[in-house]
Amino acid sequence: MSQPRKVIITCAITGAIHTPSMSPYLPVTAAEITEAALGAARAGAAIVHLHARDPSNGRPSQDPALFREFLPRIREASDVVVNLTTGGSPTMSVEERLQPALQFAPEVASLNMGSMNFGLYEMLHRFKEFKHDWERPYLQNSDDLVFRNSFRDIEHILRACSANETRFEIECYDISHLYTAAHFLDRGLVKAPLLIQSVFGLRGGIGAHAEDLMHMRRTAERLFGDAYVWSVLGAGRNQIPMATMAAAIGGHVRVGLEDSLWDGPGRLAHSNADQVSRIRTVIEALSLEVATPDEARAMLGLKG
Ligand code: KMH
Ligand code: ZN
Repeated sequence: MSQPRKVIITCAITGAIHTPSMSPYLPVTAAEITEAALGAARAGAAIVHLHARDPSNGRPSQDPALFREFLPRIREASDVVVNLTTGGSPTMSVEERLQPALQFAPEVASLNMGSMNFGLYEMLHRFKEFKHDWERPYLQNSDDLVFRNSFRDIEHILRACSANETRFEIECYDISHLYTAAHFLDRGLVKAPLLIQSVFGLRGGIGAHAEDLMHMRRTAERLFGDAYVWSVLGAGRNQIPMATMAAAIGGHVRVGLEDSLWDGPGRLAHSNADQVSRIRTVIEALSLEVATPDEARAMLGLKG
């Protein structure tokens, strides 16, 4: 990995982990997701990572009809790179998760590199009142939940998306996931440059210490050399510290309300754009520049 002169900011707009009762600012409807994505792009995000939600109750959904409500609006109004989730929510089947990426052939889709526990204990206990019936059991049941991404599941997603020339945001929640990515690179099922998105600070994945970051980077360097582009996301309060450290040592960054609801201790972010602006300030303070969508396309070899 060479030191980037330009830093790609990905903004993950709404995700599937946070629930509407946790923040009034979490985008739920198509209009909210559209506005949040366009606001993030205006603030400096080159890539928006998108999930959909049922507008009646904010529940995560992979129904392509919901994606159809906002994708054309985003694509018409902005040249931002669209990245669609294939992770959906840990409660969904792989087939269900795959539908939006298959139907809309995005430039980028997320691809999760292993099965793991996905604990939401802190959120269940921090946020006590819930507006919708589904929220409490969703969080409670996470203690028993395995986010399934078997080798066969990963291969299935890769093969299904290959006809569309979609490339992948390879989500690595632990060191072992880098080895899984190397396995698929060896088999020719993913192509260089890999976009490795290292995820820190989720319960069930690697921690969010500077040593964890360095171990992830060292291992990625050894496995992929010049064949990868490295991006980092920190969950919750780890978001800006991890992104800052990553930017300082040559990485790209991901922010957004999918990964953290916060814009400082005890202060909810009012928008995705707020978090993009915050990390943009850090990047520029490091004398680095923010990449445009087209610069990101060139760095990542996207179909455009
Ligand atoms: N929720 C993030 C930690 C996906 O959409 O594929 C990882 C993610 C999963 O973005
Ligand atoms: Zn996601």
